[in-house]
Amino acid sequence: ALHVAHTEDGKKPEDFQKVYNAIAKKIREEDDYDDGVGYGPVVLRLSWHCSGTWDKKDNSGGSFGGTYHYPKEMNDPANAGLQNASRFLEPIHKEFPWLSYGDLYTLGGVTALQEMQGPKIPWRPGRVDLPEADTPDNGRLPDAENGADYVRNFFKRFGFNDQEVVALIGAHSVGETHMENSGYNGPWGAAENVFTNQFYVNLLNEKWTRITTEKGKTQYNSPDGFMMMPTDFALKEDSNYLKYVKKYAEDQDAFFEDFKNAYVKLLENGIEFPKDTPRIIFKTLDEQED
Ligand code: CCH
Repeated sequence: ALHVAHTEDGKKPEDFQKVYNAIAKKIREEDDYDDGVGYGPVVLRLSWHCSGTWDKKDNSGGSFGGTYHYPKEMNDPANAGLQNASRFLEPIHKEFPWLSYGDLYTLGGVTALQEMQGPKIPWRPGRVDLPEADTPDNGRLPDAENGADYVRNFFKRFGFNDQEVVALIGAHSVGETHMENSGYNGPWGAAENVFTNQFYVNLLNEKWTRITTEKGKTQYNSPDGFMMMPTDFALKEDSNYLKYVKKYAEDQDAFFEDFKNAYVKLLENGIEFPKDTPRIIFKTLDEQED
């Protein structure tokens, strides 16, 4: 299917900045979620999972149709815990009923990332809600109990290369794994709501011990209280992935630039944007208060 973007009728960049501001304010206000981490990480993860169902081969899934809100996709075991993000965003959808779900979820991710001091993301509007019948089947999201070959092959479905894969997984600098959601437990780094290159620094420098969680998952723990899943750890075990891990550990600006480019691609996979679609760069709340 061809997915042509259509910007919501009569809407201008400033209308989308209003949505950004509403989400950003809500993140600020509801800052006690997840023991004080706040909603940034889980909203960022939703933007990835609503995009991560895409299949290049038939252009099914992906962020365009906003199908995450249908029960089949929401109840995908790989989406456990993301109900918190969609509950968080539902009042925003009520306040801006003209906004498509695909635009809501992706703009939510961009807002979360920028408010956590991550890179500026040029975002384009115009995803169009698709009917329930277009909801992709479960099983398209990655299983963390795997190594480098699996990760490389998984991201081939999107056409992502090694550098893009390592950059994208660096999003694990924020948030944490929750036993009740995934069977893993703990954070990758110390500043769970500040977007940094900590993931790579910790992957290289912490002393890792492999354990089995109470849910039977394999994870690596460090004495400082950090963790890695097998797919995270694989980035250190594979020599071509390791090259980029080292680069991003040394150079946060390089990480931000490569993450930005890969994340924009992730959110736009399979969508044809008309030439006049604006690339909107949102101001953070901090910038608007200066
Ligand atoms: Fe991830 N991620 N992710 N991830 N993820 C989890 C949590 C977050 C995988 C598995 C998991 C990306 C890639 C991968 C975030 C962003 C991204 C969890 C724990 C698992 C499992 C969920 C829980 O227990 O609540 C795997 C496998 C891959 C690829 O191989 C990419 C790409 C991104 C974004 C660009 C974020 C953020 C979190 C934290 C969520 C939270 O609630 O704190």
